[in-house]
Amino acid sequence: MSSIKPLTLHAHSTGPNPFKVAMALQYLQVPYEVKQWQFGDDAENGVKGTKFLQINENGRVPALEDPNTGVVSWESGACMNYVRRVYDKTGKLGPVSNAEQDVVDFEKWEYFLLTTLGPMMGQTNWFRNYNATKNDDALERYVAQSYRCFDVLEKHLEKSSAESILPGKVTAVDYHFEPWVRQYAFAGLSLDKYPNIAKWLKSIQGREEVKQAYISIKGA
Ligand SMILES: N[C@@H](CCC(=O)N[C@@H](CS)C(=O)NCC(=O)O)C(=O)O
Repeated sequence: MSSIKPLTLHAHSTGPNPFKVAMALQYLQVPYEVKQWQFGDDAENGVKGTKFLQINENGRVPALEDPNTGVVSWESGACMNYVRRVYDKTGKLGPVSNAEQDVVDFEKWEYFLLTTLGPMMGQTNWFRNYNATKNDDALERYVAQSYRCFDVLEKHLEKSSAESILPGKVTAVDYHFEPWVRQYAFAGLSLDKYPNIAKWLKSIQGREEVKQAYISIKGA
């Protein structure tokens, strides 16, 4: 892997999505450098500024630039799948097997995070911590939706004794979930009724690639 030129991972110190990509790169031992951006439209340093919009016209992190292939990706799902296709030829982080059901299981949990649990947690965070005007209706709605997602995940984790989201092995799907689920306290949510989620989170957070991913973006 040493002949690989470092990829550039565009990130923010707190935004959850870039950490997933860092976890995959760490696990696969693909070298990368982190470029930090601020939220806002500062022309030089902001994710909505002219410089970053040339990399990602949607103005959000992560984005991933690969000097080895010239490929630029953004949206964490696209970045993760790019990394798996190019740097995980043996499928260490992919579906449990090539059987169609296993491939679909991988994709359904990946999409559940990307389209449902992640956005619901994101909106809970927003209405709990950032919205300038108090809006209890919106907060209640997104808290309920986040807990509904937790209910689904809690039950599903019984199948693996809470060791991994896809029974059989830790995959990129676990990396997708970790940065969002870990925000439960910041979102004002509790895991008291979710022992499987709490167990899974602790186990994933104990993994070396997960710890190193956070260090690489946030510092030690
Ligand atoms: N669906 C996208 C969302 C990316 C996203 O929401 N990024 C956040 C940080 S985690 C961001 O850049 N927010 C800045 C903004 O919205 O201005 C993904 O999965 O990558």
